Amino acid sequence: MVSMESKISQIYQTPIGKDVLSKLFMTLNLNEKILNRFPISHLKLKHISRHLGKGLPETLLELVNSEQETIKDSDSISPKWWKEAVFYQIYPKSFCDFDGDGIGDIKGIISKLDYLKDLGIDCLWLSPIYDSPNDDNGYDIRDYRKIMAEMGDMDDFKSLLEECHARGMRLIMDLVVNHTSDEHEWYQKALSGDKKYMDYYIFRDKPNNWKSFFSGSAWKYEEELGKYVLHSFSKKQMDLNWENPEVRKEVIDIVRFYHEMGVDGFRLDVINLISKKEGLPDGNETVGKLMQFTGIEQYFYGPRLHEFLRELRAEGFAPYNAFAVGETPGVGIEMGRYLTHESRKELDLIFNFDHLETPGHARFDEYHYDLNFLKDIFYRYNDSMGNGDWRALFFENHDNPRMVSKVMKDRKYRNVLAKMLLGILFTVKGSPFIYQGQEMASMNLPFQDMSQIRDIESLNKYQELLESGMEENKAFQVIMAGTRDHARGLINWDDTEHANAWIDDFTLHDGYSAKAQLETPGSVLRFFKKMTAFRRLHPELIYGEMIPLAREKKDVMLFRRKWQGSSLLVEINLTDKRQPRQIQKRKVRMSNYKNREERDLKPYEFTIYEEKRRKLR
Ligand code: ISL
Repeated sequence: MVSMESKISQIYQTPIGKDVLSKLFMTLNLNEKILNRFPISHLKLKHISRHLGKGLPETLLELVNSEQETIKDSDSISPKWWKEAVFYQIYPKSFCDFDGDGIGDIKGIISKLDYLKDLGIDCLWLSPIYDSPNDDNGYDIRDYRKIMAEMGDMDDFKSLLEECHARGMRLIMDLVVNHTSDEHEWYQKALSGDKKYMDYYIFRDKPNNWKSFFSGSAWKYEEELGKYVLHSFSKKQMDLNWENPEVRKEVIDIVRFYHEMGVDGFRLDVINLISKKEGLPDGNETVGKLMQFTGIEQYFYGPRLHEFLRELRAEGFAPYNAFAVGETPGVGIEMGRYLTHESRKELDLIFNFDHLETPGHARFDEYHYDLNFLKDIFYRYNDSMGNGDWRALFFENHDNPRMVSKVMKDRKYRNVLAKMLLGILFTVKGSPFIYQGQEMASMNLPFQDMSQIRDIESLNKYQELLESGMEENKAFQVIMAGTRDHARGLINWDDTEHANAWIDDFTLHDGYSAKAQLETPGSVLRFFKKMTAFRRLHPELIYGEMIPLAREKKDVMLFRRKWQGSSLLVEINLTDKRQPRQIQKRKVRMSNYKNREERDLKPYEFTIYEEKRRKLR
């Protein structure tokens, strides 16, 4: 246990203390190494508490002391299909519109299963396809057991599932159970004053200072009831009360319904937010300013989170041997181990967001992403992984701008950079999660003005910026830096115009349609296919130890992957400038450049060399 008498270095040595202080220093763009150096390391928490703002030291201590267990690691790595799989996330609304109504649908996904199988995809993850008013494009669920009419019906979904399995692919769905739509029958009954259903949600007589992830207060006043109700996201996404065992049972019934159908598991939306601190205490204003969401420390890793996850797994997932990956914004590397180490029997994987923005930057900041930071974070994550740990590797999803656009300064490097980024996901230790379009080097979209923006988060943020006095052009530039709509553009299959689509179309005739990429030698898509095939043939890239080399050398990333007598070396130029080649006279197995230079790595060069090959007996 730590206390106000504890030194900073003692707090930093605890798992949660390391995560919280690391997150704080990354946000402030400070070098966290000073936490282990005199004089900071010897300062006691009580010496600095008055500088941290009211309540922060106590919150820090509570969080750090909440994890008293130590994780006992496993003796060896247990083989699992999801450790070997290449995952592919589909955002159905933008993926493929089969019936021509301008909205992607399930029949459209079925029509692309052979394409996905040919890419080397093992498991699909569908963003929500349940009945929804689409205030947040399906992340506001109105009926968990009904398919959104615009996308098809339950028979279509069962066909999709069957067709996936027939091709040896798996399918996981997206489960949004931190909140429901305000049009869900549970909430409608609550609004009518039904006490049972009022206790499914979080009603209070007065609001606290928590902020919504989608701008403004996280509380909405409901006239009918004369009460405030919590909504961590949009005003139409009402937080469920997980303290209520009835709610937890409803969620277990929902996942069992789909697991009975043969669904292979779920991605669990913001699942780390479900346990709110008792009494819903105000958030610390300092943390609120830093993390941009006042109150987040009161619920991002709440007191009963592990208990709720163990119950959900034991009753909803384990009986079906189903897979669970949690989306856990704000959770650090050590916290992630407590959620996913196999001894914990909670989640199999989480999406950790630590690498998505470089220190001192947030998603809506305009800046060039320095891949040296990615190397640092990926190696730190690797250092923390024991035999019983695993990790999800990703750069993109439906909530973030395209990684190629975050890194690239000059478009001439689009192809080699896109290939290099894919190469990292396929050679670093962990399971790669690819987002639709990444296989075609998709980039951010050239929206001209706010009339083309659909995302509720962006629309709310734009209004908030205007109300803060920012002039329209500047506010639009801020939205353009981070809008989730960059990832929600329509997939360009063959340059066919999309009639009356829900979002404007920007990528036609740019040579990056799936058809063009399939037909073009040396295309990003063809490189993608080669890499998935190569990874499948090399277990050292799956279960093999990952050993960083020349770790302190800036602008390059070099590591070994070794397994049962075979080993590969991976060498990456993290910049658009030439860098001295470290590896000489080794057989090249894969590269994003056909003709390489003897002495130097070319800009964004990614090369795999053979080091040792086990002699097959
Ligand atoms: O994207 C993020 C970090 O880069 C977060 O701001 C993100 O919005 C947050 O992690 C929650 O995302 C999930 O829940 C939201 C939904 O809008 C997102 O699409 C979903 O991924 C509410 O359900």
